[in-house]
Amino acid sequence: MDNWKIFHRSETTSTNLDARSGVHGDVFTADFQSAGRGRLQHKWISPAGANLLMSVVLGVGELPIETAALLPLVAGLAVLRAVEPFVRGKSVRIKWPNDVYVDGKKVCGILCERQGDNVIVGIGVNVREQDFSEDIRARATFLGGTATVEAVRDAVLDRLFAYYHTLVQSGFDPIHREIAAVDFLKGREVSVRQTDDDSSPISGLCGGIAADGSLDVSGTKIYAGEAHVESLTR
Ligand code: BTX
Repeated sequence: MDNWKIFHRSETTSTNLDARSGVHGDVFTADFQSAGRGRLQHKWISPAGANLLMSVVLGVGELPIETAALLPLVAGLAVLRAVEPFVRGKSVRIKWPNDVYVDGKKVCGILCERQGDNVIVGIGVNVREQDFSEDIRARATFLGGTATVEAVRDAVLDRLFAYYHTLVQSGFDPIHREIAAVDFLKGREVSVRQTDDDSSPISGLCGGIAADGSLDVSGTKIYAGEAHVESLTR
């Protein structure tokens, strides 16, 4: 198994930017990000010291592009397995393409960015109890309980490198089987926007995450976007 190397800063702009100088196995963490980033120009907000803010550099030079593109889902499963023990009795799910939900709310966001032969896997996990800003309060949650930032970090790294090796050696199928069992959107009416101002989202019954990482919405395969739940049908 890999030996990762952690580079920690108390404050930075974004650990995903710090990770641009890294090589495979390097891990960049921070207590606070002044410009934490989500996808599509979104911001990732996190009070100092409360949460895991981490970017992991993974070498993907040997992998086909479509396999490397599955890393957000692979990382999501790693986070899900890592946080499950801290929230026993609660429902922990992967929301395609890049979030982990606890009891229907976002506890983790993942931002993967390609950088040459590497993918930078940016992971934000809400660990400690905190006051979320008004706009995300209804959609965000934290682990709480006995979880600490360091314990969550180590658990995530352990599983992320293990699943990365599974992906490299055995492909996505074994990972997909696990993901299919914890798929938040499957069986719900959803609408998926490709961009924030997409005026014609694709709507329909979600058939779940397919074996190629796409989302099935009423038989249409969607490879990128942001999914909103319209209603629960089962
Ligand atoms: P996303 O675009 O799916 O999610 C960002 C959206 O989530 C925001 O627009 C806001 O509505 C909401 N949000 C912001 N902060 C939080 C939070 N703490 N908890 C729940 N919801 C929130 C997800 O993008 C990818 C996020 C990756 C963050 C990591 S942190 C380490 C690394 N460095 C960096 O700059 N980004 C990554």
